[in-house]
Amino acid sequence: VVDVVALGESMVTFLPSRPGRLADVPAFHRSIGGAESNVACTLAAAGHTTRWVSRVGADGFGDHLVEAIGAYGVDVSHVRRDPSRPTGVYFRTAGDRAGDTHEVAYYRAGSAASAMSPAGVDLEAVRAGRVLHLSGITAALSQDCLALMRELTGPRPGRPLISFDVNHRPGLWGEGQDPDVLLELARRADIVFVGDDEARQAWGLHGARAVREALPEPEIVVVKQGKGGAVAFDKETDGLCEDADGTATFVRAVHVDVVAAVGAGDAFAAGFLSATLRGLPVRDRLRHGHLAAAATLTTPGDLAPPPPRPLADRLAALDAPAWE
Ligand code: KDG
Repeated sequence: VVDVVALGESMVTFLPSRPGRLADVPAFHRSIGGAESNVACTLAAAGHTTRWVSRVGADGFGDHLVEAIGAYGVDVSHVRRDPSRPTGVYFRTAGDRAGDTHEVAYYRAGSAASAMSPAGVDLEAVRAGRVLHLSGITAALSQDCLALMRELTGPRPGRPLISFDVNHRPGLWGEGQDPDVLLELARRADIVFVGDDEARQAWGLHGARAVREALPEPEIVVVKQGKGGAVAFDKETDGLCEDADGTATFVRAVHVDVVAAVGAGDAFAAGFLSATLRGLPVRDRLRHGHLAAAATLTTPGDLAPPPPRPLADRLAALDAPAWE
């Protein structure tokens, strides 16, 4: 059994040669992006077996994605090639030092991945892992992709544990598309990751408690609070909860000089999932999430290998003051 299967669109990503407005960037460096494959690659780098399921065009960019993601050790044998639609690409700026004001230009409408549908992917291969990682990006790509998301998040048994990163991308939600569907999907998942900024923007929810109240079903809801840290609401009581009612664990983020924040959420999810698969307690899952995120925050691309496991374990085991 594969540890984690991730399904979603990946794109050849063009990183700016220097900071500044998109309009002023003179050259771009080719890289790869895609929230779900970022998670699969990071987990593979952390020693897990992973599979990425998607569609790409029968073009050079599709070749590059399959080769680059495969080079991380991710199983790419269930990625379909579409001769009639292109591989999506996107360009972005570096953003400010906090990393949250970058500009994005997507060229993905009508992409091969946007044609994913319940009939167009190998559902058995998608459901073959211990965990299936999905994100809200897929729900915005097309009606067929939304139908696929609904199919995959159907009732248990019959499906793996669902990890769902809300990943609200305002640029993808056009007129008539309601990001409330992300709330519906999140409620069907088992592990949910959401930024407090996303929850405010997409759902009008203010604060971590309000998010948990709107999402009572998942086993774990992790609300990321940017540079502050992240709080996990967990139904299990493992004795490590700091909250009086025994259901919330907060862990501060690692302080780093941010180079680019894009992809940090994916790395966080991968670190958290890796520790979950290893049966670690919630506090340590959050610490591993932050450590993996720190690696991505300090590189220009969307993806960076996490700290090697022995190092990450040593850092995660440091006494509480190191984490304050
Ligand atoms: O989380 C990072 C992703 O947003 C990035 O790699 C590109 O998948 C992407 C998207 O749709 O924005």
